[in-house]
Amino acid sequence: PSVIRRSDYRPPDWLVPDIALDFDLDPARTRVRATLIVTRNGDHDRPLRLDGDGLIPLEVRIDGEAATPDQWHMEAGYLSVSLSGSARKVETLVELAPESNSKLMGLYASGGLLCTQCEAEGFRRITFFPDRPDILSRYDVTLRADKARFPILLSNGDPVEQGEGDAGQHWARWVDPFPKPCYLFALVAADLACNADSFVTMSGRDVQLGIWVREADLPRTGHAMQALKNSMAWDERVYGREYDLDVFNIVAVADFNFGAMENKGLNIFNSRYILADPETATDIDYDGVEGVVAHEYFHNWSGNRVTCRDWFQLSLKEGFTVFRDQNFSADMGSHAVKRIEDVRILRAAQFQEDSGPLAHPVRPESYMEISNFYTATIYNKGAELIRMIALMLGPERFRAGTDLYFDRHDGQAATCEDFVLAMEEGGEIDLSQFRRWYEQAGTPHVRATLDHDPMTRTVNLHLHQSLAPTPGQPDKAPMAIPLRVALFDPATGTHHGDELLMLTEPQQSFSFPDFATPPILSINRGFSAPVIIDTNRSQDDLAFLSAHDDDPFARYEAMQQLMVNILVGRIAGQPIDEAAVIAAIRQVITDPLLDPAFVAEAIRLPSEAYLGDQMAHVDPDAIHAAREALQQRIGAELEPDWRAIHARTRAAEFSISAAAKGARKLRNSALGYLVASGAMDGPAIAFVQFEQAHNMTERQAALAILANGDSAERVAALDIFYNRYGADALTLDKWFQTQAFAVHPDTVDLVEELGRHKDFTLANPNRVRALYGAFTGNQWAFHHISGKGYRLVADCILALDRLNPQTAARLVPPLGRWKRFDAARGALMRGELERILAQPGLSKDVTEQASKSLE
Ligand code: B3K
Ligand code: ZN
Repeated sequence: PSVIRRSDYRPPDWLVPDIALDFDLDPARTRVRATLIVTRNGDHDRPLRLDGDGLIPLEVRIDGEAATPDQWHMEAGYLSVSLSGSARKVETLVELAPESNSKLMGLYASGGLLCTQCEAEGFRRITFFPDRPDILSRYDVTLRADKARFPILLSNGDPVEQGEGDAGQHWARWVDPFPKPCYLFALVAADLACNADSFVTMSGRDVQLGIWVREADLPRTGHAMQALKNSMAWDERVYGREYDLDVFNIVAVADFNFGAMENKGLNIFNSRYILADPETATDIDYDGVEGVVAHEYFHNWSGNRVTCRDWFQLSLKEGFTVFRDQNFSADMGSHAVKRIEDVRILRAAQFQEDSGPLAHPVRPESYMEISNFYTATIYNKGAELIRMIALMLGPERFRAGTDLYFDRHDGQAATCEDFVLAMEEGGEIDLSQFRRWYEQAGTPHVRATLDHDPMTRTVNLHLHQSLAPTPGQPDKAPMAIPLRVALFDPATGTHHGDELLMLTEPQQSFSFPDFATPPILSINRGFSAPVIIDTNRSQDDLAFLSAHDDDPFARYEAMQQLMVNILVGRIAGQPIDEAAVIAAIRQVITDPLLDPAFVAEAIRLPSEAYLGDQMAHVDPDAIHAAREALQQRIGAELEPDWRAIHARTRAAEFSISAAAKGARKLRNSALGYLVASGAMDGPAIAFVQFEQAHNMTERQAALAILANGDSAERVAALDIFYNRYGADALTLDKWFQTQAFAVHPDTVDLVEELGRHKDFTLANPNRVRALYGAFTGNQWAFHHISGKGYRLVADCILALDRLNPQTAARLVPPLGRWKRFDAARGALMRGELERILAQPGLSKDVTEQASKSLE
């Protein structure tokens, strides 16, 4: 497959200011007539090239007349039309079979409805069009379908007309006044019910809101609707951005390649990010709904009103929008806990990507298949870049920068550079060196050492940064790294203020006067920069910070580091005393002033995968054994506390308030430690929680805890869960996921069995992710020395690639981490990658991921 390069960007030869689309919708045979007004862009005589993927032109017309054979021809992936003059009308007709579209890109069928997914390059599977985001067009769309089967017909913009046709048909016409790139086009034809509400914007515009779901799911849409209204108000308050159409619709579909899609005025969602009720959704699911609804809504400005010039600029909309949704969720709940959760995700997904064969900059230089670049680097690291800019500017200047960006580029297809320029001008800052964050892949390491001179009463902080080579980037230049630091006086437990240091040189020292005694360093507070910090802090220093640091992230981090040191020491055969960590946990769980949600985060053991990241070579078995042993010890030492917390946090009634969620989170951690302690009654207590819980958060946590062990309760709980929830797809996903994620010696065999279960299907991406996606995140099981885990995942990739290459390709990266493992595992992993690449007819998506993973 050919490589697309950022440096090859050229403005389009032809523009398409207007498009009219006419759909005769039917699952087996849909006809699409497109009428494009095209205008020549610049002085050239090149033909009009219209992308088409799997399309056959049934008609081509120019200015209303059938085009003659010399006026057009097909090339690989294009319809080429020779045109004279500066503005013409080009019409095409194609036929589609949505019901046989298993890629879930373009127009497809899901659970009896018809819907579209166009980002990044799905529009070319619907009609011939220059499918690139810098072509902005006004859309006028007419949808026609059988009225009984598809009573609801939706598209972008505002509804302008509707009517009845012959033979039970009806039609609707939608016009979107805002020019948009074709990746934001959408339609839905369905028989769905609506949760209807409204929102009055800051300028007094009345917006009709609709969330469309199957009738039976209506009671599960309240949380999404509240999240939507909160998002609309938040974007007005925080960014001064108002909604711009008379209607805003969201449709939930069961089969979807990722979370959701921000189509203008018609967001289409994976149902798992819309539906939530206490019986079937966990608190994490509730937060996911809130965050994704907000994310897609915020795209209306950061993505739709200002879009991307080309796909190399993807982080322009995605990084910025993740930053916006993270801050929204923090405002809706707890800033401290949200930051800890976001950093945990960044480290788990993005740091791993950045240290492996698929590492790429936030603004990549090349790709084979753009779908492979919807990554944690583009999204989550991209968000960290915006966060650093916001930190360096402060709230007022950051807002001045975003105002300038939105005003200057409204209605345009912009670049990351445009964003940075607006920040420089609006925020009055020089970001020359900072731009390297967009260019250089890899996670910077910062070594920090503190020394104290009692004579001069001076403290010196020595910082040293390094950035390892990544594919295609052997040499790196120093980064501009904003580090928030504070120096604590161990005697008083306080500090003299938090400072923002800019590390810009390979090595740099900072002096602090007036310290009679050596202070304790708190660094990268709030996780001010997405870097890995190594310090010379002792276990005592970390214990001190875990008790006294007033920055919640730094306090959490000190606690994590204490645990990491103990576990890594144990794995290396150099045991460190565990008393410090047990004392620190005791202190945190008995501090009545702390938010229980924070406590649950602080006492959480680092994941097996995170521990692997701390080692030169990952030893899954040793990591697992060490972590289990520490968990058992913490469980046993503090057993009475765990019992007390578990009893105390039982709520009579369900509430979705932050306090109630925090209590559940702590309750579930206490249960985890109690069962880990080995107490005889542990499984029974978990089973009672499983049976009596009035919400899925507690029920699933109890199930997961039981699934990690071997007890009669394990078998019973899994059966009960299946029988109770088997009919609801999203809840049944949890049954698959919990078993794939179980830290249990039989998991790999169980996953093989579950892959043959009657309820397993490759046709539904959620189900695939629930089983195989979860499994690849289960380090101990996936990396089973037999290599069976690798084989199961490779088999799945090969089978799925024939149906849905985009989702298949997402399963490849875990196999690409072979350099991080021992020779035996590494060879097995490479063997599977080679087997995948040998499959004839392999998709471009999987080819790119597997071949890069072998390098
Ligand atoms: N923009 C979409 C992602 C599309 C993924 C295409 N492979 C959802 C989002 O980030 O909001
Ligand atoms: Zn997005």
